[in-house]
Amino acid sequence: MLYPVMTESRMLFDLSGIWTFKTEKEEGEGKHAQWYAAPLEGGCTMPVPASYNDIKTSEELRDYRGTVYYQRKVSVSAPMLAQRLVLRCAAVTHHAEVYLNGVLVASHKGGFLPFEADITEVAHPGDNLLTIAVSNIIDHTTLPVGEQKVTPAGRKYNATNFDFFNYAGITRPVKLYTTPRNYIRDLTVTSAVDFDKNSADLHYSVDTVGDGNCRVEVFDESGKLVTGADGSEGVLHIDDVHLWQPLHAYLYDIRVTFGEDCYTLPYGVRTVRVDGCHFLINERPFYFKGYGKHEDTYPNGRGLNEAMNVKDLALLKWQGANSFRTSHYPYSEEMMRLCDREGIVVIDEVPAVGLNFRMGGGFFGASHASTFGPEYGVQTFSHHQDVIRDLIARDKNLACVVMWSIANEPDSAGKEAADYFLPLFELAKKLDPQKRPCTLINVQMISFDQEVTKEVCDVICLNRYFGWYECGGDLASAEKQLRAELEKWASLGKPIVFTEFGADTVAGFHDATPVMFTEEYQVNYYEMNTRVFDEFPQVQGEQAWNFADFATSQGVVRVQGNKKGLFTRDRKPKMAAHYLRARWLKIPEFDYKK
Ligand code: BDP
Repeated sequence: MLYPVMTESRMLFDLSGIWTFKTEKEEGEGKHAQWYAAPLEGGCTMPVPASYNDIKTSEELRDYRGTVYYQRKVSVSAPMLAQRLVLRCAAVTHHAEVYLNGVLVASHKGGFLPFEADITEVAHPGDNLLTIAVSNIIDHTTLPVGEQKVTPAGRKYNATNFDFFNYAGITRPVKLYTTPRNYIRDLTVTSAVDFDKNSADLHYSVDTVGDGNCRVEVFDESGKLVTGADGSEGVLHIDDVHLWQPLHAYLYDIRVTFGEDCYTLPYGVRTVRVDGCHFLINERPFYFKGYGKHEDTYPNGRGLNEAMNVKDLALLKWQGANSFRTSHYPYSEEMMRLCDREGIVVIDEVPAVGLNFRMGGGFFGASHASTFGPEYGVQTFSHHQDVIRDLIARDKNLACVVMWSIANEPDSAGKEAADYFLPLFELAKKLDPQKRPCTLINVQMISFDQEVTKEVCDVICLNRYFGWYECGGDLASAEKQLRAELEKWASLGKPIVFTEFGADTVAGFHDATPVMFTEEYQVNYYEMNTRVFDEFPQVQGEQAWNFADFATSQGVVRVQGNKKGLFTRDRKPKMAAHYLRARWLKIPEFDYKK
């Protein structure tokens, strides 16, 4: 799916701003009274994009469960309707029903991927009424997985089976764009690089609707035409190719014209593959340094915050980091395009988190039901296929994306889990035109012997908390256990990346004899873990948990949120951020462990 851009054939309108917003007093009230058919009465103001939870100051809105309505007028001009007019929502969390002038034009499940509707026939010149009904319900059919529960006081609520706040709303931009009636629907580009000759062949395929001639041209960063070809499929040869490299991005512009339509795609040329225990980018062994992150800022919640995105990447670079994982859902297209421009390497994760009923030792409401069992198990399989398909459709051309993560910390043991996950790996492999490596993020509770995806994972990704959840406060024992476990995984001869390891740390807590939660303990924790990583040639990366402190549901193990950040929520470094900075600045992007 193409990101909407303005070109000489396409108009683009961003509907970001202040919308009218209204919650329901009773479930179904809005639909029953057809709130989408007339101006909302008694609504309040609400920014788009943003999660609504922290915007006003009320417990009711923060912990709201159910459907809310967003509405605004949209003025449409005759020139817009002379073309094909499309309404595009980049992310509505978690379910959306979109109405234009009282007519349902789109409904969508899943809070982190874009969807669109052709509204040419429904829109009219002048003011149009746009209403989006947004539900934040999570259950055993949704990703992420949650549960519907009732408090002893009788309030229904969303119980999260994951460790981040269930932010909801219109979290990414809503846009209108136009195309000619005959138009470019999609564009797919892959590259084969000849490293000896320093040249590349770009294989492209343009998906078009209607009639027209297709031409594709490639421009370098100075705007110079490099190569071109006619036809909707073909090969573009580039001599003296400028490769996209980690921290040294280079993006060509691929410009497609089809009849009257044109579209420009920024595109980085690079290769990715796994060879033995190396993760090769442009045929050189790459070492992942960085984080698992969240889209989480105050008061935007998970709402797009471009200033913070730019800041975060600046902090990553300040620290000598080169990568992150989009834990635990696809991030905004703006962030992904920014990573493409900044040369940040990304492990791209679908919102498959919470597929683990045994998780959390009780504090996420652990249950003993089998996660994938027929009777009480999750019913997420077809939706899981949808999110893999839609994520790859959205991000397939990005150079920054080097690997797909099929799930975070699922209950990946036993036959039912194998039946669930193995087809999803096949699907991702089949759908990705670049055939990137695929992984699944292994949870500490699923041992080496139990893990059913270790053969199909191209890279072994481990989340480990030795020295925190296990052997907390006893780093000597933690070190021993970490080493013992790592020896097993190392026997596979595949690259191993630690995609999570961390310790809750309240900024400002100090102690001369370090204890848990102090900044000193966090430093000692990272010293111990990285010392062990350095002993193993198979360990090809370390992504600390988490980049910054973040909001979660309330509970006795969370102190106004998860405090494992190396930065506070407002991005001030804790002591361990300086420790990792000193370490990472000494570790090169390539050939750290040849
Ligand atoms: C892991 C999860 C992550 C949590 C983290 C933690 O993948 O979402 O936030 O542990 O406990 O289990 O801090």
